[in-house]
Amino acid sequence: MSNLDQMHDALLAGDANKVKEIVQSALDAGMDPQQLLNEHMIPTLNEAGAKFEANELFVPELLLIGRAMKGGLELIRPLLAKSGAEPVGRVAIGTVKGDLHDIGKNLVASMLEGGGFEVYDLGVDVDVAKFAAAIKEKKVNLIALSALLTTTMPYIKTVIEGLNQQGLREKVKVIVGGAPVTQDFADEIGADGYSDNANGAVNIARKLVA
Ligand code: B1M
Repeated sequence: MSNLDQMHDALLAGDANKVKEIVQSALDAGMDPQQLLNEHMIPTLNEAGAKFEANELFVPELLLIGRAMKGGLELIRPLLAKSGAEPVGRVAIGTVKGDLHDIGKNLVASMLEGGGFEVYDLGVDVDVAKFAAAIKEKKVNLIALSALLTTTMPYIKTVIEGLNQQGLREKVKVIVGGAPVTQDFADEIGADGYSDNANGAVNIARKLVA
C-alpha cells in the first residue's frame, strides 16, 4: 500500500483512475476495505465539503470528486458485501426526492447486503410512490431513507406520512440517515431507527427485523 499517501490528493483532484489504482493496490496489499474507506477516503470527502463551503471548491470539482469516490467504491463494495451472514430481511433503500447524493446511500446498501439483507436500491430522487411500490411489489419489511441536504431532509417525513396515508406504514420499519439527519429528527418524525454511519445502520436494521 505504498501509494496510499497519494489518496488524499488524488481524491481531491477528482482523479478517478488514480483513486482506483490506489484502492486496488491497497486491497492487494491486504488492507481492510472498511479501514481504507473510513480512514483514507471519507475524511477527504468531508474536507471537500468544507472547501466547498469556503468557496475554495465548486460544483464541477465536487462532481469529479464524487465520481472518483464512486470509482474507488466500485472496488470496495463487493468486499464489504461479502462480510455478512444469513439473509435477515428485505430492504428498499433510496435517497429521497430532490436529493442526488448517493455515495453514503450506496455504502449503506452495500453494508446491508453484507449484513444479509436482500436490498432493492431505488436510487436517488426517490418519491413516496416508489417507496410505496417497493412495499407492495417487493414485500420489503424495511425502508431505508437517506438525505444529504437540509432542504431534502423534510422529505423523509413526507415519505413516512405518505406511507401512513396509504396504510403501509405498519407493514415496514423505517430507518433514516444522512449528514444532516439526527436522532432527534428521527424521533420527531416517527422513524424506527437512525444511524450516523453505515455500520450502525446495519445493526439497527437487524434489530428492527429480528
Ligand atoms: Co453536495 N452537498 N451538493 N454534492 N456534497 C454536501 C452534502 C454539502 C454538506 C457540502 C457543503 O456545503 N459542505 C452541502 C449540503 C449543505 C446543506 O444542505 N446544509 C451540499 C450541497 C449544497 C450541494 C448542492 C446543492 C450544490 C449546488 O448545486 N449548489 C448540490 C445538490 C444536488 C442535489 O442533490 N439536488 C450538490 C451536489 C453534489 C455533487 C453531485 C456534486 C456530489 C454528489 C455526488 C454523489 O453523491 N454521487 C456532492 C458531494 C460529493 C458532496 C459532499 C462533498 C460529500 C458527500 C458524500 O458523499 N460524503 C458533501 C459534503 C460532506 O458530506 N462533507 C456535500 C461521503 C459519504 C460516505 O457520507 O453521504 O454523509 P454521507 O453518508 C454517511 C452517513 O451520513 C451515513 O452513512 C454514510 C457512511 O458513513 N448515512 C446513512 C447516509 N445515508 C444513510 C442512511 C441510513 C443510515 C446512515 O439509514 C437509512
